[in-house]
Amino acid sequence: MSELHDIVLKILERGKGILAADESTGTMTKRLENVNVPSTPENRLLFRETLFSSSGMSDCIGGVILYDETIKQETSKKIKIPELISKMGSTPGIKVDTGAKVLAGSPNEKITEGLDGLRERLKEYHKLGAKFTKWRGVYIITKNTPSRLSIQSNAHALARYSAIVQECKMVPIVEPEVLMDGEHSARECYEKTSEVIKKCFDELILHKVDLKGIILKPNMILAGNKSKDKISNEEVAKLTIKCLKNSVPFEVPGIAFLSGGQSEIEATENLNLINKYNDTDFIMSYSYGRALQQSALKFWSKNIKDIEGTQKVFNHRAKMNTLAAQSKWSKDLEV
Ligand code: 5MM
Repeated sequence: MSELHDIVLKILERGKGILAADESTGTMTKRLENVNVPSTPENRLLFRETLFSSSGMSDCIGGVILYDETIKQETSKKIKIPELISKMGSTPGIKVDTGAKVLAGSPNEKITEGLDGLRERLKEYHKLGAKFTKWRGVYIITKNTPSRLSIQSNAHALARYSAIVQECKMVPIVEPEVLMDGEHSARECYEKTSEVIKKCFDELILHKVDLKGIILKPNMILAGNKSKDKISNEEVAKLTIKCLKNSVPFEVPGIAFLSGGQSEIEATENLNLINKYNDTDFIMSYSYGRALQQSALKFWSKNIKDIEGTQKVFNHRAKMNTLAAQSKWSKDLEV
């Protein structure tokens, strides 16, 4: 299993993080239409290929999470996408869940599906070059949720997924995302996130998952986006560390946060502070989707032929986050 541990360390070496480019076609269509670009397979590939061939990939991005469509595509120069990512010095990975669906018994909550036929799909992805995978469980905070049913069933699915992924010699990213949507306070986010993560580890241990060969991808501890509770970035960082210290076993080598709807700068600043106060042995880095791609997508949508210009915008964001993962970022570097 040390092979898996080595993959984790390579992905997260020297402040490197993960680019979550695993938007399903539905989500990518929303993102592209938002900036008035038609969502065709060619356009989805063009944007992603532009990012994957940037210098920021070699310097800052240790792993890229792909979607099923992308891992099977070839670049304009006929290079297979996983091959391009490896050539750039990064590691190709793949999202293997098939999405969050209505949870029977609690229709306002979600359960992530995709276990049926997973082993067979994993074998195919492994042959295509994937070295790690991702599965996202989604939890909603309201007065009565996340329910015990949602916490337990998503933890069970995350653990079964992780065990099969390790059997297939890949590193599972375990992503339990407690959503930022809602009126809840940061304290409630802290309590619910702690409960969710603890349950995930109970199940991972039950399913004999090697904790040294996983990456945890959690949310930061934030107040809900409709909350009256306002907390400082310093408090976000301290609460996030406290939560992880109390709920993640020490064997876990790396934690890569999701951005979850934070602005690009906020996600970078919070990561920087988390690393400033990190008194654990966990590597604390990033696995951002929106917070790495937003500005690049906006620029690209207006300058589709300007590959270098788009890459410059992306490289800057990747560099800022890699500095933040080493607590070396400051606001004046953004200008
Ligand atoms: C990139 O977005 C991923 C989800 O896409 P679908 O909803 O289409 O499946 C998502 O899992 C992402 O990897 C994480 O939530 C992190 O992304 P953010 O934007 O929160 O950093």
